[in-house]
Amino acid sequence: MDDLKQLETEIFARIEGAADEAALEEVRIATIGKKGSISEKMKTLGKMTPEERQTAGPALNGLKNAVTEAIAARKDILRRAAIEERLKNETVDITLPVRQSPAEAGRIHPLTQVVDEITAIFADMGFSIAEGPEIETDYYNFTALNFPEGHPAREMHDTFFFNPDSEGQRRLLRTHTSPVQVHTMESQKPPIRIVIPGKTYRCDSDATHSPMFHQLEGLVIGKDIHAGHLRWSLEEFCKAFFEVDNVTMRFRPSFFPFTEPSFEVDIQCDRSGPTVKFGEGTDWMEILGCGMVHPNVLRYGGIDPDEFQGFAWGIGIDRLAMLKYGMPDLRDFFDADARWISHYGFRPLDIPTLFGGVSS
Ligand code: 2NL
Repeated sequence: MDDLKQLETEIFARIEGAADEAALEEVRIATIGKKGSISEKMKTLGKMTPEERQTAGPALNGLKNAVTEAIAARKDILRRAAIEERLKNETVDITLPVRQSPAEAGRIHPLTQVVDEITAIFADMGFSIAEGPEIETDYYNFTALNFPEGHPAREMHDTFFFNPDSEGQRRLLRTHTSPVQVHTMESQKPPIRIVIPGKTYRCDSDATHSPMFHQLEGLVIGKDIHAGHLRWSLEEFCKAFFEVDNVTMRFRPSFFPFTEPSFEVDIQCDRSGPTVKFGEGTDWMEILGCGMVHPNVLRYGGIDPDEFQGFAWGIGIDRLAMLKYGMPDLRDFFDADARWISHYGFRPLDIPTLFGGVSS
């Protein structure tokens, strides 16, 4: 009987000492399992005398029941403790702020914003948006725009040429968006009012030049179109884009093969402060080039210059974005730096409109 008492003490100590359910299961198998210590003892009952069995039987049964109950009780405690532990680790700090959704955290690139602003302004004046291929032929990039064969202006464009194809034709990356206007003149009858935003390419690279840059050109063709229409359209554009009631513009004579006469346009501004102010001051800033469409360009486009006239302009969008939003280095535009875009970028739902103010 002392044996049993000692076994009981040992087993109860092991049950209390079981740190988890797996350890407790080991104790169960070692005691009341098929080959457990209590089960082995019960197997000896058959060999006992009836008198011995009378005391040993109930004692062993009592021990088995007590151990079974103790294991069940310990199991319950361990299971509750395991749940407590899990709950402790799975707590949610409801005081944390909600993480921003991608739609809120995402930003519109300043170049996209400026294109959206400019196209909103011209769309309001009745212009359509036209687009075309970035890989062009010599004919659409130069010849149809009145660049004579071998003319030095072709060299001035620092063109990226492809290797000649099987027919000896040398394709190129367009150096301006003007080929799109030629395609439009070929496919549409006047009146034409289009703006063409897009990527353009020239072999040039420094703080203010990137080999891939952005241009936005415009073309108007109709009957009796003259330089007064050109001037009014560009003045209205500048007022809307720089968000001022008045701008003073200066049209300086210039040269482009595709326009005659040609002008470079400056707007009056004040550069004495930390930011440029438009519509006041004593400084001038060049913002675009323009002119009346050259009769040869109209002819190349299948339009009779005796019947129709037109005006056109071209704006370097990258430079304009730098001016309007105060960004010092053009190369940052194309670095894909998330810190830069979160500083200079625009919220996706702040869509430029004329009634809301293009950049607000
Ligand atoms: C500049 C100057 C200009 C044009 C682009 C054009 C297109 C056709 C016919 C006539 Cl199809 N002109 N485009 C005209 C004048 C100037 O761009 O300095 N751009 C950054």
